[in-house]
Amino acid sequence: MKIAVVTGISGQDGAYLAELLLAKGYKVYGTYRRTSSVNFWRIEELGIQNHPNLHLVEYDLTDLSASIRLLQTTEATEVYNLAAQSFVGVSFEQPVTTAEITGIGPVNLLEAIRIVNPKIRFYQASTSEMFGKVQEIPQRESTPFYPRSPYGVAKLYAHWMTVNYRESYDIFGSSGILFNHESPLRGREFVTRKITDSLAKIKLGKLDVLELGNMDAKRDWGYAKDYVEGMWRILQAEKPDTYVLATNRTETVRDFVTMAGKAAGFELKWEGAAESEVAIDAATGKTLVRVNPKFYRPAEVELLIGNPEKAQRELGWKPTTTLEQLCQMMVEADIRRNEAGFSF
Ligand code: NDP
Ligand code: GDR
Repeated sequence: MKIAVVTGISGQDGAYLAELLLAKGYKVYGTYRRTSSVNFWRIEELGIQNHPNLHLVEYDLTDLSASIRLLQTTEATEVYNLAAQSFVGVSFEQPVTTAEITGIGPVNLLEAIRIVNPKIRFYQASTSEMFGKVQEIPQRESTPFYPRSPYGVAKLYAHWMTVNYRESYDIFGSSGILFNHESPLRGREFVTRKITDSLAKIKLGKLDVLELGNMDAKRDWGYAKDYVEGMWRILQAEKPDTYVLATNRTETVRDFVTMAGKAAGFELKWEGAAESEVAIDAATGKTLVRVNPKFYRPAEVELLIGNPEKAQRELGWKPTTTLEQLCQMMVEADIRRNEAGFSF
């Protein structure tokens, strides 16, 4: 039986990856942090929380000794490092914590692999945020990096450390440079789920207006379930390497709002510009969306669009879900949940 460690099982990708690995017959050790109120709503929603091959382990990525013990006690053959302080907005307010968790954290696991068993295969959750300011589009593995947030900088350090351990110690360390991927299990602080959850609340009369920041930012949004399949394929490859996973389609935040509005039954008309921009419901004339500059970031990544050709060619990976399907799925889930009083 293959044994995998998935760090960050309480997050979006951790839940979907655990589900995938369990379906493939793996024994999965999913790690979570000790907090005063641990929350497993995602694995509960997927119905895998009591799976006999899923073992939940308390673990913090910033602890080297815990990382060593984790690999010793689980005897893992594959480690998927998904744990991170993953919210770009917060990284501007907590740059040091973000560096410690998102930047140095993965080095604890790489060191643990070197000490415990250098044959362990390691996946690092790298990100399109490392591309940051546009240098070339569509972005691919060879595109120069220019991160624009403490989060992007921290991830870039972890990315290069993964490459460095691959080249220095012959460790199977692979890096997936994943573009934004969303789902009904996305955290509500991220823009897509904030939009779908808020529009669901507006539809049900539980909220008046949705406030957002930069409407012009363009993102290459895919479906998280497609992307965890890509992570698994990256670790099954013959050699460790770096791969971009993306859809090669980009849309603005504004476009996503319009699309989600349609899925929720609103026809939104946009008026004004910049800080005075609003979206009005054509049927009632009510303002449903407006800009609040408090959501602007000190530096912004304006345009992301990825070129996933290498992953398609070498791993046979390709996204299967359109943005319209994804958006519809998220809006429907949030309407259902809000009707039931669900609050995550
Ligand atoms: P989430 O924010 O949903 O999940 C992050 C996970 O990391 C949570 O389980 C969190 O636990 C855990 N975590 C945070 N700090 C620590 C720590 N110190 N020790 C152990 N665990 C910790 O992120 P996603 O699932 O969306 O993303 C997974 C990974 O992929 C992240 O590394 C992210 O940066 C990266 N990524 C994500 C993309 C996306 O579009 N989703 C795109 C590219 C990369 P807790 O619940 O306790 O906070
Ligand atoms: P991102 O995702 O920063 O791309 O990082 P997020 O959804 O937070 O922002 C996307 C874009 O939307 C703009 N935006 C807003 N964002 C949020 N969160 N809230 C708002 O109200 C709002 N209004 C506009 C942002 O400015 C930005 O341009 C995600 C995370 O999952 C990272 O961990 C991952 O590495 C990258 O995707 C790829």
